[in-house]
Amino acid sequence: MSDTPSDRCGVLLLNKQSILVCSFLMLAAAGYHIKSSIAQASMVQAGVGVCLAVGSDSVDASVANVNVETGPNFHRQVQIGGAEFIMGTSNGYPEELAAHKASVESFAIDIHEVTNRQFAAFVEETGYVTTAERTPDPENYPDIPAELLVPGSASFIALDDRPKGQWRDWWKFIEGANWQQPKGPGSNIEGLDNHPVVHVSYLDAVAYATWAGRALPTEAQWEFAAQASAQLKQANTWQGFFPLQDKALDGFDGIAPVGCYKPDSNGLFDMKGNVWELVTDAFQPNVNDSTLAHMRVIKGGSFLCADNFCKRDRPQARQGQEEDFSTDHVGFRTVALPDTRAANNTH
Ligand SMILES: [Ca+2]
Ligand SMILES: [Ca+2]
Repeated sequence: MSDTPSDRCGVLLLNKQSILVCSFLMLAAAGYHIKSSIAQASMVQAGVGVCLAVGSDSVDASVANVNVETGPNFHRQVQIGGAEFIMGTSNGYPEELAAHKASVESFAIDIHEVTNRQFAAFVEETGYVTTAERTPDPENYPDIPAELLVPGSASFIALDDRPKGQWRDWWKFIEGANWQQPKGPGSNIEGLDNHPVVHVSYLDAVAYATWAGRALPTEAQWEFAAQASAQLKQANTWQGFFPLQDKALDGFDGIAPVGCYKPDSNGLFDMKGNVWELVTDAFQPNVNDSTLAHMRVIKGGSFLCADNFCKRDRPQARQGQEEDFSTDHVGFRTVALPDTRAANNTH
């Protein structure tokens, strides 16, 4: 494989180096300024409202077998019993193959994705700066001019016309996009307290979970907990022809606040759809590309999952994401540490 920018854009997996190259070098060459994407991005309407308000203090705990922790940033969680189960599938995307036996011990998992409100409490207490808010290290991106290495994150941009290629047509690196400015400079998360936090990387998610005295789930934990969600008729996905117009027949064009859809029989919300969720397992890409090293698995699909393109709103769905990369459709939830499961969490 050549290392020229145009060839780098041909890589099938969305990753940080490729999107930096594609967004800046190719678009700049075409006379397109990346900042103009921000106005278009703002047209992708985020859902508003609080739905079940499961991220607030006033949630009705009867919706699930909820263990309520105390503290300013408690995690509502359900206990999942240990079991053997069939993980993966023999009838799915290549990375989901093959179905195999797996087992998990009993564990407690958040009933919803970590919200902006929760993540804000972490940042307020620690002063943590997410990877999207940092300038990429030039040593890690030798193919990219240093002046183009700026803080930012990848965002989905709906297209007006049918795409001519793959993800590079609808994913753009937005300078200044981060969890507090999800659409880039000028945007904010006011009124979005109960939205899942996005533009966070695996490194950010681990930092949050560590602060909270918790952990990210393993892929086996996440997938086993999500199996009940396969029976749900509705989740926050994409209706219509992707990536042109989301008809939002499920009520949301873009991210929904957590807990807007019926929980599964485990009492878990949005395991499939809404935002992909980071887990601890390393992801091994099925391509020979050194820039795809240090990837972690993401699970369950997002609001971008559409029948015509990417049917990944399923428990078995898995893709890879670099540890220091972030987008506007990937978040996470946490699990309790086994030895502190019954203890009150001060965060
Ligand atoms: Ca939707
Ligand atoms: Ca989800």
